[in-house]
Amino acid sequence: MRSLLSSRPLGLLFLAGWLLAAPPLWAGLEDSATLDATPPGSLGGFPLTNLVDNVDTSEWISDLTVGVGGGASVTFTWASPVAIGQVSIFWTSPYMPREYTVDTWDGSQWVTHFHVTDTPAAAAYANHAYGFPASTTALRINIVQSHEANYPRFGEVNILTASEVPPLTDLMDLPVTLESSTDPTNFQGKTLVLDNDVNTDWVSGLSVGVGGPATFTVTFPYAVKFSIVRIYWGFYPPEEFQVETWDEGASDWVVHDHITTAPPADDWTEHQDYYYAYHGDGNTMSGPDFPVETTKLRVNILVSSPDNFPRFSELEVLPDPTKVPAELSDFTLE
Ligand SMILES: [Ca+2]
Ligand SMILES: [Ca+2]
Ligand SMILES: [Ca+2]
Repeated sequence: MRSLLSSRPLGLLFLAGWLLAAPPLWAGLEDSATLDATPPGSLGGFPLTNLVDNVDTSEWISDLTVGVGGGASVTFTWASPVAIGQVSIFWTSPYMPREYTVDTWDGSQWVTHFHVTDTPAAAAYANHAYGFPASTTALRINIVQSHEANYPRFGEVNILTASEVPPLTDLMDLPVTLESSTDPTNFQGKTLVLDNDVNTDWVSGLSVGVGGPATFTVTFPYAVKFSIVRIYWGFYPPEEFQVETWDEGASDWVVHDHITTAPPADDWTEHQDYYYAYHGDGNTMSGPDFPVETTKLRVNILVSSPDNFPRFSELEVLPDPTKVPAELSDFTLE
């Protein structure tokens, strides 16, 4: 099975795609916070202050009593309320946690804004933006389960204030929930469609077979309106797929676009071997425009590439057709 996946330059993709380019480190709200760990303490030489030294390779490692695969949390507390816009976490060891949440304190309890269970296989950084409350006095990064071969650990945290975060242009930046019909057997993780890297793909579970079907569903934290869906397919565009939204009243999926092997030229752009599909209101969709509001978007791959499994590399869901971001430009594919 693996040899099929590598029939194009994919062997390199698997290696290169994980090395995400991290942004520079900066001074932020983390610098005015008090840091605590639960349980308290840390491994000698890996103190909490390593999380805010603007050196991504210097790590905090939890107290080892939590055990390999165990959980621990780090809390940032402010003397006065702050407006958090974005939390960036730099996981700089190869031991990504298996499950973590990003929470804020509402005065009486922790509220979870992001719940991540689908981390990349190797070191990465994660931006968690939008969806935070107008003000809070504490933020918690809660590692529920660390890597099965290691302890809770990460390298750096930077926290932007809300005023520093640009307006929301891609609804995929909300704290969305991702589901695939081949969960939990995906060959590569679902969050890879959110990393703005066209070299990293979600790949379905392999049991569907080459050319097989799979669905990929996005659930938004509240009902949203969008005008454009842009899917980056990489080397392996499917033979047939549909872009669908969930109709709560009818309890059914609405098909907005049904694409087969020979798509209309307006819907596909080709750069060497690279394709993206663009589905927009008033464009050339085979079905109705996107609804006024919906909570779910589904990419329904009916027949994947004859050479590969259901997979794609990026998904963008754009609310404002006048503010379409530039297409992701790395079409060289490493
Ligand atoms: Ca910093
Ligand atoms: Ca550090
Ligand atoms: Ca990607």
